[in-house]
Amino acid sequence: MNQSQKQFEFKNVDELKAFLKYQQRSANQYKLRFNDLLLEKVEESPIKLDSDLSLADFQTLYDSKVPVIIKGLDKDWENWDWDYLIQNYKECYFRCAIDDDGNYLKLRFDQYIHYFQNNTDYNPFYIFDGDIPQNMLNQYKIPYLFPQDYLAYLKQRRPQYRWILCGPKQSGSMIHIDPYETSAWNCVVLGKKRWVMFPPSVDKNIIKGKSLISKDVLENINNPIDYFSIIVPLVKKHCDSQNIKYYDFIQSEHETVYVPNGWWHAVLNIEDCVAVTQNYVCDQNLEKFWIAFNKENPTLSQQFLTNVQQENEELYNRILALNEKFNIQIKSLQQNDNNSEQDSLEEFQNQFD
Ligand SMILES: O=C(O)CCC(=O)C(=O)O
Ligand SMILES: [Fe+2]
Repeated sequence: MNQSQKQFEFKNVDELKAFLKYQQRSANQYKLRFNDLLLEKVEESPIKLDSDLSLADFQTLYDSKVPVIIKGLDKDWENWDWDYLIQNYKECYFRCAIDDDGNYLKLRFDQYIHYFQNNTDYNPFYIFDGDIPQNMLNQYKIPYLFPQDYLAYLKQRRPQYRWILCGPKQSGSMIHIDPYETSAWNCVVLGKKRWVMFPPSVDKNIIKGKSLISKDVLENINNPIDYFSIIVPLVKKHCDSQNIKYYDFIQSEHETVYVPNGWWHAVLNIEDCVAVTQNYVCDQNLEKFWIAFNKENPTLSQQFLTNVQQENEELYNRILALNEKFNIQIKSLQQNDNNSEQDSLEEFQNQFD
């Protein structure tokens, strides 16, 4: 959140829809498209590993390289069932939409569940909240495969980096890359998701369909069902013709998807779904992260470096070596121009939305 962003809490979903001027499209058409997607064979799965995978193997073979699915990383997490969640969080407000000005739009969880169970929307509201209630933070543990978290050096200036995701079937996330070359893990505790993942080398205009279909068709594609039904087959065809390896697969309950930095991904909840996701920087993506972070957010980068200098000499020296190698110029914090920290946070945050 920054100063210009506001949070609005709504009494019920009708108020939220009125605020957003939500226009329902022909729901039947989306039901049909969704059912067709459920019937599709999706067979391009990353390799599936058990949770006896060693950290050393994960780091050398997969981290920052290729997507993988790891089973059972949530085995000692407690109380991830619908009854418990509804009972315990019914009075909490969660962000389930964001408006054009970046304001967070929130519903009370009991209202949201009511909506969730009854909606026929073509693009249902999806809880995507980076402000996880304290009790819920205690309901999960960062899996042992992701021990490093260099962005923690930003302390209270750290932008949001972990989210609770809860949505009915048909909700989901449009195609995107996570910001600043951060990698992510995403663990489904309830339900199922379909994913597509394309490597960083695929051009944005292909991925987003701009070079594949006409502008007027594209204009209406603002939801995961359309993305999966209309654009994904074309992007896959493009990749096949170029021999580019991509992934299209189902993530089941208790499976964690590892998303390497720079990889494109879109997600469709094919069952009512709850997941936890966290983004991170570690040794494997440090170099790419540092280049991207400096380019796109110099103010926060300076703060990061100052904090690292005080707390981790070894990491600091590695970053200085990267500055030298890539000719990255660091302004001192005092030299700061008007580029306020708030702006930087907004910039970072917006890339997740
Ligand atoms: O499960 C999802 O909807 C995808 C979440 C995601 O991609 C993200 O948090 O960046
Ligand atoms: Fe993402």
